[in-house]
Amino acid sequence: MFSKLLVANRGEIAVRIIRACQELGIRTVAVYSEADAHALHTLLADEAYPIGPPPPTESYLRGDRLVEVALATGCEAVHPGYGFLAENAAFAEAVEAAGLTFVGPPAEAIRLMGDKVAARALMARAGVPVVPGYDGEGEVEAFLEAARALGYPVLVKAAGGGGGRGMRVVASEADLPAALEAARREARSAFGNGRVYLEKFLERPRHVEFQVLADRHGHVVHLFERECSVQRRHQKIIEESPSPLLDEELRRRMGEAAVAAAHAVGYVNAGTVEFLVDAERRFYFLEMNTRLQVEHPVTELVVGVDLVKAQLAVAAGEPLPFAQEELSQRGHAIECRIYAEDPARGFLPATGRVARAVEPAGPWVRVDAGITTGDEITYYYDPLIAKLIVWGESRDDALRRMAWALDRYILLGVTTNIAFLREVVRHPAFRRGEVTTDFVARHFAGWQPPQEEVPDEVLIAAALADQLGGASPADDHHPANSTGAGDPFSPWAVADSFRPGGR
Ligand code: MV4
Repeated sequence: MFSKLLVANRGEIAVRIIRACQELGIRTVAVYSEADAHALHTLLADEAYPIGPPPPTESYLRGDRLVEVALATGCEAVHPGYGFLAENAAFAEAVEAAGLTFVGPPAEAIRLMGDKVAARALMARAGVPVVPGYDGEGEVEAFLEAARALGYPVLVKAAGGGGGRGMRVVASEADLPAALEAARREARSAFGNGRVYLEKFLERPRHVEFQVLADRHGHVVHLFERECSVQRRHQKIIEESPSPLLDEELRRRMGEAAVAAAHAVGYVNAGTVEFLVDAERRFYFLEMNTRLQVEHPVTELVVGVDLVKAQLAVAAGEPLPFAQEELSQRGHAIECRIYAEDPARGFLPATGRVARAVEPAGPWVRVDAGITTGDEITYYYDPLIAKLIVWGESRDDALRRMAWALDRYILLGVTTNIAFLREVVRHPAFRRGEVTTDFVARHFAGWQPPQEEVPDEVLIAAALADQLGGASPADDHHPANSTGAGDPFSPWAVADSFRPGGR
């Protein structure tokens, strides 16, 4: 195993990686931008180095600086987290060229899966079902002919895209040429690659993805599925495992397809194979994410595997410690993403200082947070504040626990989606497991937060608590909250702003 590792990321995922390293006795080196000098990940790592101004292009995306820091501090490996450079093949190559281990897949697998047309072709050859489509080598005439054969509506997608960017639904032949032109232009400027291709447009599909894990010795296993259909603007909000949609047979077939996909691309480390499932329960390969994903905790809680530790082990060359037959799903896990955003205004990202963060705690409740009381949320980075994950024996159990935990999650000072999530997890359609990718648009269009009057008694109590200076009214009778009046040597008489447990 490695003795020292560079965490090439920030926020909750950097914290998650640092914690796994602490357990394993791996020393950690954090990097931070000027905006993150006091961030949790900066404070928790054994060492931390500034890498530049707040914009990611000048800090977290500076692969050259990251490699420099890793070499200068004697690291043996680099964990990229997700986002930033996690799926950048050139970065993976640069890390390896410097004699360091990239905790992720081979650069070749990243590159191939980054080209959606090449990935589709490879999957089709490997016997993994893909959405009927056209790979787009020809001119407009060839597209028109292919679309006629597929039947409208069709979807124009960018070969260099993914995650829903640069897609266009085309309802009829008359609209196709203009859509192709617009999609090409958009793709060229967004991904530097104007190539587009066609797929038959599936109406109201479900998004089910399989976690895979592969070692350097040719072994691949899957760790079952996550259902990620509750999304807005191609950003997931809620994920769960198992999927309420799958039965044993479909789960087995999709798992086998995911493993075949990983084998076909020579995959190593943790990855995710995304599928769409249509109304007839047919499944199709969509894309493969060559990184650890935001929603990995639901798999961890249901399968009982620490995915970050597993990533580190296989990166260090260890064989997978379990065979497929030894893995199973137990109970149900749900994750809610807590974002600094305003669901009543098109999920517009919100900024500001977190005046107070109180995370719910209890058996089977997990919070992966990268932000705490006093932290500033800026527009430079993803507005994800934390992930709230619960486990229950059944889906109903997990749903009740999630509602309980959301009700007790306090985040003051910035607008968050917590009130929105409280209603989603209580929505009858969600409770019935009826989630398709249009769930939010269908059930929560025009949503407004509940207008609750704060009772006078609460305002009075808050004002009194503030005046008395207590951390919370319940603490005021505790002897530790004695002011030490009359005792000049009492530690409670110290009138500076020292707070135990603060930073
Ligand atoms: C599709 C589709 C329907 N038909 N492909 C969006 C994200 C990107 N990874 C692919 N996406 C879709 N591809 C075909 N042929 C519908 C979507 C889609 C979607 C997929 C997964 C989760 C949420 C979604 C929301 C809108 C559209």
